[in-house]
Parts: sequence; C-alpha cells; structure tokens
Amino acid sequence: MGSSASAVGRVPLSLIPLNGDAPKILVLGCMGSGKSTLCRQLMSKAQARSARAARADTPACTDANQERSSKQSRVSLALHNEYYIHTLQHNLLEVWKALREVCEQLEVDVSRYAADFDVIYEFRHREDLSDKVYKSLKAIARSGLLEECQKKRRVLSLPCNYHYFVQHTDRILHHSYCPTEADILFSYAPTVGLFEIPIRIGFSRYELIELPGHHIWRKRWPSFFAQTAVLCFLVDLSELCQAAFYSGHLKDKTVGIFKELVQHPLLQDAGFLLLFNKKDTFDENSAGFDFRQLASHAPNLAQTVLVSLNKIFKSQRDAANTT
Ligand SMILES: Nc1nc2c(ncn2[C@@H]2O[C@H](COP(=O)(O)OP(=O)(O)OP(=O)(O)O)[C@@H](O)[C@H]2O)c(=O)[nH]1
Ligand SMILES: [Mg+2]
Repeated sequence: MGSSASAVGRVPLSLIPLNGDAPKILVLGCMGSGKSTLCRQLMSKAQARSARAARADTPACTDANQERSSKQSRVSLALHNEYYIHTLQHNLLEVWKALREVCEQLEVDVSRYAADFDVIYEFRHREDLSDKVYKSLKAIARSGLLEECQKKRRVLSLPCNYHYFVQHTDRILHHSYCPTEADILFSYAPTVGLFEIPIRIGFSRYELIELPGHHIWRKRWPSFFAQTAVLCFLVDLSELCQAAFYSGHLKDKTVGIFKELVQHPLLQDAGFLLLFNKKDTFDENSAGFDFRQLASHAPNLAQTVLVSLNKIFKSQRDAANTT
C-alpha cells in the first residue's frame, strides 16, 4: 500500500497560510484509485502519534491504569471494526465469484464445482452469509481451480488485492471473525458522500476531504473547490497494465479528469500534488507487458513508463498555467 509523489506542483504544507481555519486538502482521483486508503493511513498514523504524545504527557500513569486504558481502546477498536464485516465478506465473495469467469477464459473445467458457484452467484449479500454460502466458498477456495489458472497465466483478471483475500479466506469465513486494520485497508467499498477528516501535521491542522470517484459524484466535485489549499490527485498505476488504458474505456480518462481540474477557475490558486498509487500492483503486472504505446523508445522499462506518465500529467499542468 503506498504511493509516490510526482514533481508536479509540490507544496510544502508548512507554507500554507492558516487564516484561522484549517486549510482544505481535497483528495481526488478515479473510482478505486486509493483515496480512502490514503486517508485511512494518514488518520491512523495521526492517531498513533497523538496516543504516543498523550502517554508521554502522563508520567504518573500507573501500570494498572495503562493496562485498563489499552484494554478499553482494544474493545472500542473491535467494535469499530465490526462494522466492516459485511464489506470484507462482500469483497471475499466477489473474488471467488470472479474465479468462474477466469476459469472459463482459460478453459479450466469448473463442472465439479458448478453447484457451489451457483450458490455464491445466487446469494444476495444483505445480511449474514448463510451456511450454504460458507460451505460453497470453502469448497471453491480448496478446489485448486485458482492454482490451475495461475499455472496457465501469471496475471489473472480478478478483483484488486485478490491475493490478500485468497490468503485470508479461512479467517474471514470464521464465525467469530472480526476485521483487522490490515483487512480494512485491503478492502474496497465505494465512498458515498464525502469523507472528511481533520489531521494534524506538526503544529498545524488540516481538513482532509475525499470526494468519491464515481462519475455521478465527479459532476458534483466543483461544489467543493472553493478555497482549496492543496489538491491531492491519485492515479492508479495498475491501469497502465490494462489494454483498456490504451484503446478502451480507460483511454484518456484519468488524464482527462486531471486536465479539467488544473484548468478549473476555482483551483487556480491551489497547489497540486500528484500521487502515483498501487505501485505494488503495477510492479507485479508490468513484468513482460508491452508498453510501446506509452514509451516507444523503451517498451519494457517500467521506470521509463513512470517518467513518461509523469510528463503527460505535468504537461497538462504547464498548459493550464500558460493559458
Ligand atoms: N495493492 C494495492 N491496493 C491498494 C493500494 N491503495 C489502495 N488499494 C486498494 O484499492 C481499493 C480501492 O481503494 P479505495 O481507497 O477504497 O479507493 P477510492 O479511491 O477511495 O475509491 P472511491 O471511494 O470509490 O472513489 C481497495 O481495495 C484498496 O485496498 C495500493 O497501494 N496497493
Ligand atoms: Mg473512497
């Protein structure tokens, strides 16, 4: 989980004027680019820092008090994480459901597990998983079908982070399952509405606002542009390893959205921070991928591809600055 910053409009946060209110940092990007994940990571780092600072400020705290307060925070974390059970189970279902299609593409015989796939396809996941679904999910997970597909093709078109869900299937299917922080970071549920968190960096406070990347929500983004100090734009690098990035539904999508942002009159005074995310997925999927369309002079060098991509985004920003 991580992203690397580009050279486009780096903004030293400490230089942003406070004007009494916390400066607004907008986190934007396409659906699933990793905005919530980034916000969650920032939030948990900030919480850990303030918890450490609070502990350091109370030297008179006895061992018994410390033990009691850490037990309380463990209980409240477990209660908070319980809300994510449904999301995690839903993500797990999606992974194993998608395997049927991958098997069909790769001509792997699923007939022995046809009934189990039917069970999970027909299930409408509104409440708890039924016993039948538990059984079928476990049967498919142990079937060896995934391993057979992996022998035929290294990169499978399964949901993002499927490795994690495959590895943790048994634990997630356990009746007393409670999601961990890592589970939540690897899970995906589209943001609805806006995700707003105050964060503190050093002595300064910032208001971090994530807006959903779904196209219906993107139309509403401009209502939140006024007085933005920094716009943090996330790019899902793994898109580069999909054919649709060059000639399908992803063509020019992310660059086009970024272009509209840099040209928007309400964002002319905002600093832009471009973050290339999902580098791990990019590294996994890029080996052997033909990048000739993006970097004709060095088709197989992932690093060159990143530099080319950075240039594409930077040129949009420069063009907006000169008009
Ligand atoms: N492998 C990998 N997965 C990531 C990374 N960052 C985010 N993800 C995963 O990508 C999926 C989508 O992440 P989110 O942060 O929910 O995406 P989002 O941009 O908030 O999406 P919307 O709210 O729908 O606009 C989740 O399953 C994350 O775990 C990363 O660096 N590497
Ligand atoms: Mg989100």
